[in-house]
Amino acid sequence: MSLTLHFHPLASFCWKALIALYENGIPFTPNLVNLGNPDERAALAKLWGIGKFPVLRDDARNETVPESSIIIEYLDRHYRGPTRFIPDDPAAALQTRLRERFYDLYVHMPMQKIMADRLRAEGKRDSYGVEEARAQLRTSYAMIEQQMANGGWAMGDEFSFADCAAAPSLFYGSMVVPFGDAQKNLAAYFARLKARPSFARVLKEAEPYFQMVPKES
Ligand SMILES: N[C@@H](CCC(=O)N[C@@H](CS)C(=O)NCC(=O)O)C(=O)O
Repeated sequence: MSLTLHFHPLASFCWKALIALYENGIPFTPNLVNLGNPDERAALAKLWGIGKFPVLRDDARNETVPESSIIIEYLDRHYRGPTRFIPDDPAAALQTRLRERFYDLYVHMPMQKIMADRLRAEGKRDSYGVEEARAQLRTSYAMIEQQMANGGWAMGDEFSFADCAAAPSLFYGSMVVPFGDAQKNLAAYFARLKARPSFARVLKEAEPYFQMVPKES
């Protein structure tokens, strides 16, 4: 098996890569990295100096691929399957990448900011930054509510790159800033994501670790 995914089952950005791998049934070796273990942390940083996961290693092509978005593009190019993550049409591809960026930058990152703040020691917390992140999530949810008015997936009829980014960011996002009662389109889209077999599998595999998710204090 030429592909190894360095990841953690609870890590939201790793979920993006896992969804893409499971969508197309791409065989890979999972390497669970415990960042609390200095040796494992150092080994990850050797693969990608930034030291964050996911990182995909492809021995067959002698490539090391960091960054969840780049991993999905890489899989779409070199391990293509029935689910195409980025359409061939250049204009549609650009729109799909924009929607994927939207979820990463304006849902995933603010969610991560709020979760990370919960892990900070008292006196080191950033309440202003957390309030900004909450406001960003509310703005993004309102946009998604409009985007999803016709149902379907993030880009319409076809599951794509953008849905891989939406699923983890909305899962953890809804824990830190719940959807509004009136945000029916958003809630229905999230329910469709959770029912998608690739994401349902990711959630099932993460279940044993859920008690590690930082709680609000
Ligand atoms: N832009 C990166 C973000 C990766 C990222 O933030 N990963 C988190 C887990 S979800 C991580 O490695 N956190 C550990 C750390 O920052 O020490 C991507 O899309 O892959």
